[in-house]
Amino acid sequence: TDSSLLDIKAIARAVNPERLANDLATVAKFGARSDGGVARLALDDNDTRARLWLIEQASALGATASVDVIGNVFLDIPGSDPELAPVVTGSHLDSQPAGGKYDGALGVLAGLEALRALKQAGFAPRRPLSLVSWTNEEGARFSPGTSGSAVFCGVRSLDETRQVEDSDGVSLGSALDTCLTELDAAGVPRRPLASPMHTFLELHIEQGPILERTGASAGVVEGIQGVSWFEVTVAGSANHAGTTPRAMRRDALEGACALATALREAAKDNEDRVRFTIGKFAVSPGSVNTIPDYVSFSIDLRHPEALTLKALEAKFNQLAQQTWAGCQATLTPLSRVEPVAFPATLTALLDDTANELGITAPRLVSGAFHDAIHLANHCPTAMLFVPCRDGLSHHPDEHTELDDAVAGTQLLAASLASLTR
Ligand code: HGY
Ligand code: MN
Ligand code: MN
Ligand code: MN
Repeated sequence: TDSSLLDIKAIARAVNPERLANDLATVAKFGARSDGGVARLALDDNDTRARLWLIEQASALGATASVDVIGNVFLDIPGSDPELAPVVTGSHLDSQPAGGKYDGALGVLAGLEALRALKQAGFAPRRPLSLVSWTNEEGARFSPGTSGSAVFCGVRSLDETRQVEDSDGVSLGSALDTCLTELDAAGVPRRPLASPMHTFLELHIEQGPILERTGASAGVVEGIQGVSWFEVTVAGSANHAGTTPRAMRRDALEGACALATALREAAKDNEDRVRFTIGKFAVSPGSVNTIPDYVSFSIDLRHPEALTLKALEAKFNQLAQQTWAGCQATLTPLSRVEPVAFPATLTALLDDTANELGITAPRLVSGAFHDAIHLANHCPTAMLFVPCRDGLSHHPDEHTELDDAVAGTQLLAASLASLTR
């Protein structure tokens, strides 16, 4: 069908708010917290049950479900020209330990609802069309995140990814095998790891305050800022809290606090574009009356420019080499993902589609990373955002208004139609 016959308004009208709301409520039950949030850590039982639920949606869609060796779940809809590389949409189902109902899940469920709307509107794709749910985007349990998309895109190896352990010493590989065993038992076929893609389009909540301030229901994302994760350790010596004079102390906590403050100072910039976060901080031996001998803490550093990220890393290395309260420190890079810009042809198509649907969708850059950060180097990739209340995310109160979620889904469905016709 050529573009004139493509009735994207009919496709947008086929998006069903109740179905989308019901799916969000259903998926939020997998790992529901008593405070209204969600704890669905990568490859835990709740993540596996959410995957099995998604797979159950395939048949009503006329889609075939499959899973690859790193656990990425795909729902594939054949196109009239099966030789063509597919257009793919999707996001992730794993959450933060005290996460919200929308981060990741909305991208998967908006994709699911978009595919339903296309089918309901009688749209027959020429290109195959797929929905994907990527494994371990968050990195909260197994660090770094975006494991499924990184292995799929060949950015990280399956072996190194399987070896990563969580804080209980459980490896990602063993949690993955437990999950895959359940999917195998449910008869979910395997699929080869890497496959060509024509386009990847991810819908996600903004997780920041920009869109809500504009009053828009959606946003066209131009790129994703770079992100580097580090582990810092400070080693001192344990001793008695009561008897040890100050001059004899090598207090690892005193050293870690001084170093952490110095790193935060080094990351200060006057345009407020650097994002510096210490999210984890562990003290050992962790006894009230023993001077700490070892501290480890995490750093999450972000910036839209690769050069600035590199310059900050060099500054951090210098600081880590100094002595802090008589203690030695180490700074270990855990992952660095360079900033990405999405192709202008694709973001222009999203603009045009939003205009045709009468949806205001300003441009913005993503402060959060997403699986799209790897897909951007695998195939033409872009993202659509919807606002979240107070810009809040990675928090149980995370919330997106249903009509914004619906507007984003309409824009996604119409864009997928344009890309697969
Ligand atoms: O941390 C992030 O940027 C993503 O939300 N996991
Ligand atoms: Mn996310
Ligand atoms: Mn997240
Ligand atoms: Mn993501």
